[in-house]
Order: sequence, then structure tokens, then C-alpha cells
Amino acid sequence: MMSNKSSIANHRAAAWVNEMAALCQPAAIHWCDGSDAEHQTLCDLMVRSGMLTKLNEKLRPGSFLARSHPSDVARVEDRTFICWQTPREAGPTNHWADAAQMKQKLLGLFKGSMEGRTMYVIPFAMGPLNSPICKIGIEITDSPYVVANMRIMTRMGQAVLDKLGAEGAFIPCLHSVGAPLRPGQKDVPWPCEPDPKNKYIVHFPDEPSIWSYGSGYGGNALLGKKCLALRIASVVAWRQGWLAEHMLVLCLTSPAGKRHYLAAAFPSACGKTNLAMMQPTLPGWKVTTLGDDIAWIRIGKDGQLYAVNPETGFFGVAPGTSMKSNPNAMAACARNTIFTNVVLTPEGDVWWEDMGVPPPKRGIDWQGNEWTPDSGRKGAHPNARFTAPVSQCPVIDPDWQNPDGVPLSAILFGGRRPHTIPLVNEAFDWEHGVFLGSACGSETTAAALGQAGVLRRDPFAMLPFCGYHMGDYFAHWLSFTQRTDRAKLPKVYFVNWFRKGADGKFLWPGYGENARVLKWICERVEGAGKAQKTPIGNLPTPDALDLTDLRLPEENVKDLLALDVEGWKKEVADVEASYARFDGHLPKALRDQLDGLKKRLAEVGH
Ligand code: O2Y
Ligand code: MN
Repeated sequence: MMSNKSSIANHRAAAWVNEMAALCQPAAIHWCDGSDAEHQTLCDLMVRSGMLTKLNEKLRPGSFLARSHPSDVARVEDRTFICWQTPREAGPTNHWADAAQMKQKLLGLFKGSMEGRTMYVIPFAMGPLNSPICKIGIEITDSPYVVANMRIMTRMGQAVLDKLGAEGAFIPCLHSVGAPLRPGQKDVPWPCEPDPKNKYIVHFPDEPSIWSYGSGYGGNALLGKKCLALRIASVVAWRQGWLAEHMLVLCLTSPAGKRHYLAAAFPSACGKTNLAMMQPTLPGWKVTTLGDDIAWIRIGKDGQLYAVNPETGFFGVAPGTSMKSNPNAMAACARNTIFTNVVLTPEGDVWWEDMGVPPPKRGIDWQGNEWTPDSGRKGAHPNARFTAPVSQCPVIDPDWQNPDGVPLSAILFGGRRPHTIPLVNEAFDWEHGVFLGSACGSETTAAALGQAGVLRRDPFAMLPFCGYHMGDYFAHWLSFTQRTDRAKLPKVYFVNWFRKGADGKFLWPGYGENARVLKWICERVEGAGKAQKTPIGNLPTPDALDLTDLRLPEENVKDLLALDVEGWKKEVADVEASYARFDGHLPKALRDQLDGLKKRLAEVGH
């Protein structure tokens, strides 16, 4: 078998790659060095195979468009498995499968799966290479699209092999699109396994290793992201005493130059990327971003929590991204970007719904068909993506590659909650904060396949990403009061930009105006900022939020901060029902929180 490397210092890596090559039977093996030349060669190859379309160099330098198979457009949660020894260890929120049986199944699927294709070997690192928290993975894939995306999303190539050295440990990640090319068979632009029931995204936390078969899309195929940096890392973090979280990290700087780092967990499709790099409307205030999706958080030498973004790219949802909603994301994807499933314009640029610019008179839609704005169907898929380097974001924080991370002042949870949940609510203490995180929920959208517009409880926004029993995960969060001085832990908040009034309209303008809420949070962290104690937490007093020049009707402010006692009673019942599935694993401290909330609500009811 042809390979571009005759020897590799790390014998375990070499042996594993040889073993997987014997299984998958590729036509050639290519060890990725991450160089510009390699990237160029791969992109040329994909343009020739029809997998990529080169965009107009003047309008979108260094950028490409890919169109996926219509069956392969999002993460597949129902095909995602965690193979602990017992189902109990995986818990009720994961799909469990017996490790030995699943391995047998996968060995059958991967056998010969790369015939006629090149097997790419991607050494990659999550986290800065010089960080104590850095984890190395090696992804084997038969998709050059995955290589090009991994190059943006992770630190990848020769530098990682160098760091791995002869003895270093790595997490094996095996990926195949599951479409071997038989001799003489013509390739298709987006090879994949079209039968949804034959896709498998599988995690073996005890090894640990990741096996992904059948999909070439996003979180299913870029294995450093959701699979390694969340599902596997959450298990490693549990064992080692840190946290791997589905959180953005930003820095808010006041006009006086005071900086606060905040981490925020929102379920998928709640505007996390927009918040991560928002432009505050408050004069003199500045947001810089460290990451929009994942935070690895550990206790620093001084006892505070420090966050690192393990990724180097944004895999952002294109539809809805505009100069109004997120000018910094628009700038980040202005060049060197891979777009997936958006409209191709006649000029060779891209367009998507709610991009804030008029649609082209005609174009090619995400399925490769002629499209016009009045064709009655969407041009871009709702889960269309841009893969863009973090370094291209105009408001990238100077400390985004700091190996020690940044100290967190506050942790935010949030979700799309049209009713009951106030604009912002401060937890009384760490345990109450963990309760707020455990009760996190949101109305669903298209990022995960399934029904849109229903309330889905999504504790800590980790429902699809926590690699072990969620009850044990809650206990792990609670354990931080024992791991450090509780006074050093960040304050915890729940925010909701999506509360609606009786007329069904949003009460809060969102976007850059959210800085007003962040400002209050920072004031609270500093010991200022006015709040009133309520049964559900500390809410801003009506005059506490800086609403200068916002011209928001007083009625809206009242409604945004209103305590809806009846709504909260229903909320308590719903959270209690969601807890039922955790049975013996639910920490007593959370049951106490629920009982305390019930009692406080009953008292106001009288
Ligand atoms: O649909 C996919 O494969 C991507 S999902 C995704 C991508 C970037 C950031 N977050 C998410 C998510 O679902 O949370
Ligand atoms: Mn995410």
C-alpha cells in the first residue's frame, strides 16, 4: 500500500494505523502534515472530484463550497452511542451499546470500507500544544473534506506528531464515509452511507477511542469536536477533576479597561456564536472572543477556574448570520473558509437565508439545483455551515491561545424560553447554580435532527455531549466546592434573551443589547449591581440594568423580570419529571434545591 511516510516515531500510532489500514483496505495512506502545499493539493483534488467548488478568489479568497448528500446534513443523535460496560454507566441520556458487540459490528462495517480511496491520517491537538490540558488525537479518515475542515478546527499536522514523540499518548479516532470505490466505479461528490440506520458515531470511553461510520458531516465526522472535546473529554475531566463543557468563552471589557471572562452554555442553535463575538451597543464596552462552542475548565494554581478553548475554528450555522446578527462572524468567514450547503451565486460567491443582503436573482441551491428566490424553497439548508479560522475573527481575544486559559468571573446558562424564565437570574450560590444548569432547556431547532419547536430539557446544554451518567455529571459539578475555596468559584447566572410578551413578540432586542445584561453580571461580580432576592434567584431591580438609549418600553422591562409564580410551579414539576430518569444517581443536593424552590414558591403563593 502506498504511503507518504516510511517510518513514524510513535510506534503505537504506526501500529494502529497499520492495523486500521489492514482492516479498511485503502488504496493509499497519506499522513497529513498540515502544510499549505498539502491543503492546496487536497483542495485541487476535491475540486476535480466535484466535492468542492472554488469560490471567486476576489470575492471570497481561499474559500470553497461543498454540498453534502441530502441524507447527511446534521449530527445524528439517534445514531450516537456510548459503549460503557453497563448501560447504567452511560445513563438515561445516552444511547448505550455493549462494547464487544458494537466492536464486532463496526469491524464488519469498516472491513474494506476505504477500498479505492486514500486513508488520511490526521494527527491533531485539542488545546494549545504547550497547554497542560492539551489532548492529542489521531483521526483516520477517507474524506479529504474532513482533512480540510480539521485543518481549520484543530491544530493539526507535523507539529502534533513532533509533540507526540515516540512515547506520547493519543486518542484513536477512526472515520469512514462508508462508501468504498470499487474498480472502475465513478465517485460521487459527497460519498456517504445513505441509509440513516447504518450510520454509527461510537465512543468507547474506557479505551478511550472513537469510531464513526457512514457520515461525512460536521460533528459526526470532525471527530475532534463533539466526540473528543466533549463526549470523551467529559469522561476524562470527570476522572481528572476538571470540566469539558459546551460553552463559549468571551471577555467583556468596561470603558475603564476592567476585564471579565465569562463562559456560557446554551443548547445548540441559541445564538452562542453570536453572543461569543457580539458588538456591544453600550458605548465604550468591548467584547473579545476566545471561543464559541467548547470550553475546557480547570482549577488554576490560585484556586480560580480557568477556561481554554480547545478548538481553532468556528463551525458556525450560516443561515441567520448577517452583518446585523454577527458582523464579526461575517468577517471571520470572508476568506479561507469552507462553506457547506449554502447557495452558490452566479458571481461565484455564497448566499444564505437571512444573510441581510438581497438574494441573487438566480443561483445554485444546497442540493445543486437551479434556484431563484421565488422558487418556494430554501436555497441554503437550515443547518448549512461555515468553517472559518478563529484567528480571522476581528475581535479575537489576545489570550485565546494562553496555555493556562483565562480566569472565569461568571458562568452563564441559557436557552430559548418564550415564557416564565426571566431575562437574567443570579444563582444564590454554587449549588443553586448547578441546579440552574441542570434545569437548562430550550425549544429545539434544526441543528439536531428531530422535531422543531418543542421544549427539550438539555442539562448544562450537554444532553447530546455528556459521555457518562448525567446524574454523576451533576455530582461532579457539585464537587467543585470541595476542590477549591467556594469564594473563588465563578458566580452563576441563567439568561433568556427569548422571553415573549402576550402579543407573541420578543420582549428583549437581543444581539449587541445583551451587553447590558453582561454589564450587570460584571457589576454583581464586583460586588456592586443592584438585585432583589426572589424565590427563584437574585433578579436585577428594575433600575439595575443600564438601558440608556435603548428606548425599551417600561412594560417590557417589567415583563422581562416578572416572577411568574404559576409558570415556575409548572417549571418545577417539569424539572422534577426530568430528574426522575436519574433515579439513584441524582445528587441529594439537587433534590434539596428543587424542594427549596418549591417551598419558596408556595410561600409567595400565600
Ligand atoms: O450538525 C452538525 O454536525 C454540527 S452541530 C454543531 C456545530 C458547531 C457547534 N455546535 C454544534 C452543536 O450542535 O452544538
Ligand atoms: Mn455546539
